[in-house]
Amino acid sequence: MSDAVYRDAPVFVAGHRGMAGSAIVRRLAALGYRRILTAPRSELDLADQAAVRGYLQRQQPAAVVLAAARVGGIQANNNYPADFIAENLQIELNVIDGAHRAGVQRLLFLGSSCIYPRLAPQPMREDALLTGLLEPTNEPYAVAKIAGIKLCESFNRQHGRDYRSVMPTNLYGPGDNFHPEDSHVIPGLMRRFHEAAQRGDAEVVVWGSGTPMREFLHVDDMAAASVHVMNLPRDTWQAHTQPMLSHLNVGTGVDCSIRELAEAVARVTGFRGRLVWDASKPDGAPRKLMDVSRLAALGWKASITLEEGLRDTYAWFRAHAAEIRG
Ligand code: GFB
Repeated sequence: MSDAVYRDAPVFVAGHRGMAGSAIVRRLAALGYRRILTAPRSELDLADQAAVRGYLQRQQPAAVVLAAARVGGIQANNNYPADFIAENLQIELNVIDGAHRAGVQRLLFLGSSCIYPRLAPQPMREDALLTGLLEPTNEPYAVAKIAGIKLCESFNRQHGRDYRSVMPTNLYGPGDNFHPEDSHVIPGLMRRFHEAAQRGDAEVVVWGSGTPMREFLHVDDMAAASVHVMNLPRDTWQAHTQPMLSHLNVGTGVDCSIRELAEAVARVTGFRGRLVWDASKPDGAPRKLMDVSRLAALGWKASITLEEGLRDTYAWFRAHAAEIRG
């Protein structure tokens, strides 16, 4: 028997305004889910333990997707380490423990590829978790995400819950944060190249050395994978994640250098000038490529190429340029 979450069952998506959460809401709606529960921050502050417990008790969702998080690029992680660790720990504890107290049996937690050691063997397998030191620029965020995995794992072990964790590689797509300093590399460069192309600038500054390798996943692919994983029969999920593993990598299995990425973003935005590398900015981890063989064995693989995804994201950026620039 399938133990997919039924389409008429209430599913709470925490973080539905963010890029990841909004993509998951779109995916659930496209699959015919009729009772997608969302709560704007003005009604439910996920950092407020009592409010989260009360909400989950009242709503009694059949499943919870925890896509809410304080996120940002390499510089935001470096500048606001206290916010990144404290807010993420608070949200995770409130939602995961709150779900358990409300009797929610199924939960999907979204983590990040930065949980793995900075120098983990590439591509990174799920069992590389906690085998070495983390990348210093995002250690506080990574520690919070590791705590989320361990919360899920511990509620499963002690209380028989079915709380699953997916670790998406670097995400991008519609709804991303295009802040000039705090964003991730794709939205950061897209905005900078776009504005430079409009002004006719001869050069654009790109951070670091250009040599780090990254894997990029379009958020719609991430959402499709997440709902696929949420709906796997419990036996199938456990057969691929046990013993002592409760998380699964989600990525494309393909990476590129930041230089290649910058050239691709320049093409998409029509910028024809020079790239100038700012070595005063950090490179971060030298490489972060996911081993996605477990996910493939569970029947899912990415379908949106980086070129397609960049074009789609740029179309979204142009359509929302006025509100992005505030
Ligand atoms: O996207 P990004 O901030 O993520 O940076 P990380 C990736 C690479 O792009 C780094 C370079 O080597 C940056 O130096 N880069 C070049 C730029 N130009 C830019 C730019 O204009 N903006 C940005 N942001 N980068 C984050 C973590 O690290 O990845 C988070 O800090 C999270 O915790 C996220 O895990 C997925 O992969 O380096």
